[in-house]
Amino acid sequence: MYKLLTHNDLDGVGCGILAKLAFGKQVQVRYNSVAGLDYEVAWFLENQDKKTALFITDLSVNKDNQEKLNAFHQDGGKVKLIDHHKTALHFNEYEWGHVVIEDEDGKLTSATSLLYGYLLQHELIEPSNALAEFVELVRQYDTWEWEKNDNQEARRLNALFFLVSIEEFEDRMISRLRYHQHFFFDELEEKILDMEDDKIARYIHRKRRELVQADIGEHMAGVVYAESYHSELGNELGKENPHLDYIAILNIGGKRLGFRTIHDHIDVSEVAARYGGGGHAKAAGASMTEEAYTQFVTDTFHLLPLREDARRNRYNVKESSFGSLYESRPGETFLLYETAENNWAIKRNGAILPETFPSFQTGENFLKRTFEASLARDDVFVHYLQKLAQKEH
Ligand SMILES: [Mn+2]
Repeated sequence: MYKLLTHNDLDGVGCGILAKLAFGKQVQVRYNSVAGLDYEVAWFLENQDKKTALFITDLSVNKDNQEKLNAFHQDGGKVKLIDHHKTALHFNEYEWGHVVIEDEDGKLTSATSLLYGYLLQHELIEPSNALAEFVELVRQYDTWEWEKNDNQEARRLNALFFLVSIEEFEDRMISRLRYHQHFFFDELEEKILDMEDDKIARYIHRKRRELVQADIGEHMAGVVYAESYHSELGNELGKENPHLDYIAILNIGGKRLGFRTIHDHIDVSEVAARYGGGGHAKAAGASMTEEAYTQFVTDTFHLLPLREDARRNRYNVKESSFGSLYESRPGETFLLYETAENNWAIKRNGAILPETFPSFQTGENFLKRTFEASLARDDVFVHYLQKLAQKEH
């Protein structure tokens, strides 16, 4: 008999699917939260049965279980911990630990890709194209490589995972991987995934108009309230507002704060750590502490949302060396234009500001961070040019 204790996200469930394909009815799989795993491991050890081989994937155990598992192993028990998180590297000291962050080709690993490699190496699973494709989708999703590669299939696989129950996801994937040459979504899945994408687009469209910006600590944050689609929302708002260092997503009901950034010069796990949280450089989270509540909720409550840049302009467009016109809420105008020295400069209400910028983007960042200015509509631009022409006469 085999027992697999694994994470309850896509990568963890990917391991469950592989284990069921490899061992069939011989394996019992349990999906756990990060906090739940140690209880399951303790339960296994207390009710241990030396005939059952234990696999732990995508999660690691606490010090107490680490020592008990080692004693279990030395006593002839079968255990293997397979993980790809930096925080688990010390398990490699044990014969039963297998923690790899990057493979020989320099590719980031996931628990599913590591377990697949392990099962292949020990000839416990029959290799197939469909399996290799599924494992690669899970790996790309879990490592966020999908984003760089714009791998929509990987993103949609994770979306499907959240749209159906774990049991249904398992059933669908197991029969697909067992009986088909290639991985694919069936017609019904394609349909519900399309519907979900539309729903997300509408949600983001609404949230875009609620974004405020605030100086918090040494950063300029975009602040928005949202309970769903944090990754998609953080990514879209970040890309649309590159002048913001990061996007803070507030979930008041859950008393949680999420942080997302598209920038390489910002590490949001450091921002989250300030409020007792953590995570990755590009995505992190924390509990809503009193301090966080004051800074992100109370201090930003009176702020008006950022105005969006005009989207359908034909004349007043960005990066026009001739000049792009911005306006602020108090009705000031800003013309961002390229100088003869190939710098970018700004005319504020017609008067040239002392600052110059090496690129259009740095100039726009300054305008948006300092004045919350947004790209003016074509009709405002035409009016601005008419007034300029009149002055010259
Ligand atoms: Mn993982």
